[in-house]
Amino acid sequence: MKKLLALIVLCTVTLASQAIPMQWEERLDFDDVYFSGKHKGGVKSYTYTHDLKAVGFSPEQDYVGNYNLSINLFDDGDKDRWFDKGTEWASISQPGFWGDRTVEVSYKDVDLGVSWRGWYSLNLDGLLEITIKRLKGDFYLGGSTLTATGRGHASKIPEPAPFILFSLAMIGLFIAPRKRRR
Ligand SMILES: [Ca+2]
Ligand SMILES: [Ca+2]
Repeated sequence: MKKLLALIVLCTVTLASQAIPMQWEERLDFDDVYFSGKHKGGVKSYTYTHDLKAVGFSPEQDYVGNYNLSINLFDDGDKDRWFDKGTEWASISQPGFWGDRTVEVSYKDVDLGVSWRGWYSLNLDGLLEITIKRLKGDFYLGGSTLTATGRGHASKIPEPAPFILFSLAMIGLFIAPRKRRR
């Protein structure tokens, strides 16, 4: 009887905490935000927000363990001209200090890792706010991809499961003592 009860408790606990590995990915396409000095009509800085809720993340049920942010910055094509002196610089900031970067714009996407406050914000409400500032030159922001990994709770435990467990427990309660009497 004790074994049966232990088994029921184990099943219940396993069902209740059924966490499965999950990955959420949100891609934002900016249709090319242009950064430049005033005379060229671009913006000096640009802020946007990733929202993992848009791709199925549920802040109260799911947990983000790690994430990576990949940002697509690219030159408008004049990088190699003498008056630009070949350098285009941007600073990328996410919540908190860790994970911020100052980068030279190239043809590669920029990868940013976890900042503690960014991680906290994602777990709290699924949001990650990013600000990109122009430091030098002129260039475009094409897109941004946030990939988060973690655990998701199987959001819908089949309804009959607790009932079946309850029934098993009741059957156990009735059968076990009778067996003992024999
Ligand atoms: Ca920051
Ligand atoms: Ca440029």
